[in-house]
Amino acid sequence: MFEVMSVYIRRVFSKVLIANRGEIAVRVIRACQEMGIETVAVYSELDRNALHVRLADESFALGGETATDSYLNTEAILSAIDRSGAQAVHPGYGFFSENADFARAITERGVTFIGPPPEAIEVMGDKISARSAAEKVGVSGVPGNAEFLTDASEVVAFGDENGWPVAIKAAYGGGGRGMKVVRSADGASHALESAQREAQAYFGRSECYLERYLTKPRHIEIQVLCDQHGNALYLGARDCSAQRRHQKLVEESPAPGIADEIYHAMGQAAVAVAKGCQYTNAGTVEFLYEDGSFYYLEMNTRLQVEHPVTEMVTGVDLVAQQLRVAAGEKLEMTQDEVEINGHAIEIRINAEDPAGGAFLPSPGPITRLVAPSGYGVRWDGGYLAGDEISQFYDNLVGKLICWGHDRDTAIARTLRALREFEIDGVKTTIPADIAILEHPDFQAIEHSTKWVEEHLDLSDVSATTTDSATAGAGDDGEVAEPKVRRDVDVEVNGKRFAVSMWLPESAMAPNVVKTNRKPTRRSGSTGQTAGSGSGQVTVPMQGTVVKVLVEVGQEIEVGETVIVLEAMKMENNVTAEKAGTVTDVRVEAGQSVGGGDVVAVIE
Ligand code: MV4
Repeated sequence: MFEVMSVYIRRVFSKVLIANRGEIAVRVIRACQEMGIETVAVYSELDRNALHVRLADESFALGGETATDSYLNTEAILSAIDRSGAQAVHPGYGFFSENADFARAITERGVTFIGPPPEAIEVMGDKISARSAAEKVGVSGVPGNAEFLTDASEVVAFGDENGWPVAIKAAYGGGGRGMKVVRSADGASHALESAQREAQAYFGRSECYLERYLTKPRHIEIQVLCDQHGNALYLGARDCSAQRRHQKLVEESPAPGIADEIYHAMGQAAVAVAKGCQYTNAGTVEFLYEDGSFYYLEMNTRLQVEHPVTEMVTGVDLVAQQLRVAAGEKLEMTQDEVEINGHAIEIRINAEDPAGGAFLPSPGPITRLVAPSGYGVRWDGGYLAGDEISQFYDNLVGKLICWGHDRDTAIARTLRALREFEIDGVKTTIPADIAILEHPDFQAIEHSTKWVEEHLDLSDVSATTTDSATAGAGDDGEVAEPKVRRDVDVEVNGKRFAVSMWLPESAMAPNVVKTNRKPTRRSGSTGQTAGSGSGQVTVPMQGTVVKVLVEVGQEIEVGETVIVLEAMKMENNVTAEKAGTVTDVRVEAGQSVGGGDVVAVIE
């Protein structure tokens, strides 16, 4: 393809530590290798032989299995930085990427944080200061009333004056949580109470404010890149409207159907917001877009998952540029030189079962993985066949990014590549992705942020994968999970047959004789999550407790929900695996927990 800024860097960093895992760690390691920079990986106990570790020049164990015990273990990461002698740290996304304390801690050791200054992370970290930072430079959010609400009558007055529906948002919130939509005066007091209650539970502060509610907005975001010499660029817009429960599924660049002058106005607004908070490095300014108008939402102070679509249409290697600007280099091009070339689409391929629109996590070993290739096709993966998707981390397997001369070509190419994709062992979001790209609404740009949940019919979608006959037969020759025989009667065209099947242990129903091997740990997944079976109710992954549904002394049945956990932007019911009396409740709403933490005890 093409590239418009060099990856050459004066040898400021000879060694970079990547404080992350999975596809983004692989992405950063590859950029470093191209730039002649040595790479240092860190890994949890489960990732001892992960792809990012295999690719890095050297690696340090963090210990632990859960994110809290490994990739979020500050002491362990600081120790790996010290021992490796790395001069800079790339945080990837998630984990420490938007943690100002971590950025400060490494900067104090004389190590460069490959990202913005901690002060910029802090300004954008809470909604109130992020909104006022934008307003200061003349960039406004959805029209509303920034005053904190005290009474439902204020909601009614705002709706009667500006029109319904009205959105009540948590002042100190973020992401998708805590927003309530009020359609008429009738619902105002109930909605206000529940918004304040949720805000208190999620964020520890109950303050809420009002905005006009946009009924069909698109999520459009602008990539910015800023050096340490006051130069800043906007590098195209991405449309990320195809999402469910704030989990993006498909992203594209340029944002289709948006007039050039509106795109440039958004780009200038994004650069103004970035400059207004002395931003440096790569960042993203998010907007809602409806009927030709755009409204500032928030700024993400990190490299985003969907950055490759921007790379494909601008020719800018964003990770290379992050390293260059962190090393103090000047941007090599001006805004006038930024050109958008063709169209790119990214598909997030997650180990989730989209059947019926449920998107249930599907962790486990990947027994076969053949990514598509050919003209205009890029695969940014975090795993190869034989690797395992753990329930403890984000289940993104990788991202398929396809480029085409125009949007229709890019859609056709992406569909071709998705149909070529071969993956077994885990279920993936591919069938849902195909349903999105094939849909006339998506093709005609008639979708919005609500479209996947409200209009896309996934009832017929099922994940096609997991041929158990080949399970465990990974390319690296690893030993397969033990198989157990199961005899069943089947009917084929009305005729009865007795069939024997050899199934992996983990797929077995309880009525089957098991081998005496210890079962592998892979039952955990969300949606309906069981505890450990011992009466200790544990959470499967890092998250925030939204609601505690039991109290000490209460009788509880198997399958009853103990707590609601918000993890990976979804609400998950953590259920009792044992009936009995609740003897201990160890968490409260709003509290953060790590995967494996015991939240309650049943005896
Ligand atoms: C809105 C909105 C409509 N009107 N605000 C949800 C996440 C949070 N950061 C902002 N969100 C929204 N705010 C007004 N006044 C619709 C959404 C919204 C949304 C925004 C971006 C991406 C996905 C979304 C999904 C549902 C709702």
